[in-house]
Amino acid sequence: MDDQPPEDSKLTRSKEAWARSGKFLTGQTSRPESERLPPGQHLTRDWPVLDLGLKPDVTLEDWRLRIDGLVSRPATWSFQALLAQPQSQPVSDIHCVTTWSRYDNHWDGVLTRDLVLAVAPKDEARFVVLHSYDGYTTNLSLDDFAHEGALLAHGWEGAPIAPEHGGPVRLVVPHLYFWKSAKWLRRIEFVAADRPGFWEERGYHNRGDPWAEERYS
Ligand SMILES: Nc1nc2c(c(=O)[nH]1)N[C@H]1C(S)=C(S)[C@@H](COP(=O)(O)O)O[C@H]1N2
Ligand SMILES: [Mo]
Repeated sequence: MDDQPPEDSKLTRSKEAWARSGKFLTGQTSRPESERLPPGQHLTRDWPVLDLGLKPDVTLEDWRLRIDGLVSRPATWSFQALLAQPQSQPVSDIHCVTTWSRYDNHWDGVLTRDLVLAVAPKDEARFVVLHSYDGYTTNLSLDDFAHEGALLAHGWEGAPIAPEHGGPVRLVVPHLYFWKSAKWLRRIEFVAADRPGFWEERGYHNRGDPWAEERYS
């Protein structure tokens, strides 16, 4: 008996149409599950607290973010002003240099890309220095700062970011080790020349790519 293809069902016709129109294509790439965890990392379900231990007391009312240095439109944002910027809800994994990683964090806040559009860095601006309310600093190239998925986060898993995790507002730079993600953000300074921050001056890598295991300098 010859193999006859079955008559096209409605579903088959729909699926052919999806193929022609590219339905469900996100245009995004994903790493295979086996490559999702960077080398030397292990998964944790909880979210550890790591910092200098100087938990600063900064309320929503008092919080201000200064954005200055080599920008055409310097700004000082209150929390209200931050909420008036375009809001995004990216999802990303955390990779801490102390070897824990945490998958699928749902953030709420302002993409650093949108912040860059708002303040318009001058041509000479090549790096940013992040300054925090506890005196912590860290440095990023402008490209890493404005990288896809990076944001000024005020929400995590549908709730305000807890004070111990850097609330009211922290940076999240998911493609680099988590020490680059400054908590209790106070100032973003755009500069021409790179300037190492707290951990970068203390033996940690200047860039901190977890996939390249850029842990130490
Ligand atoms: N202001 C500030 N930000 C900081 C730090 C800090 O000490 N002060 N520690 C960094 C380090 S080393 C890590 S691993 C993460 C930890 O963030 P978490 O406590 O929310 O997990 O915050 C980073 N951002
Ligand atoms: Mo860390």
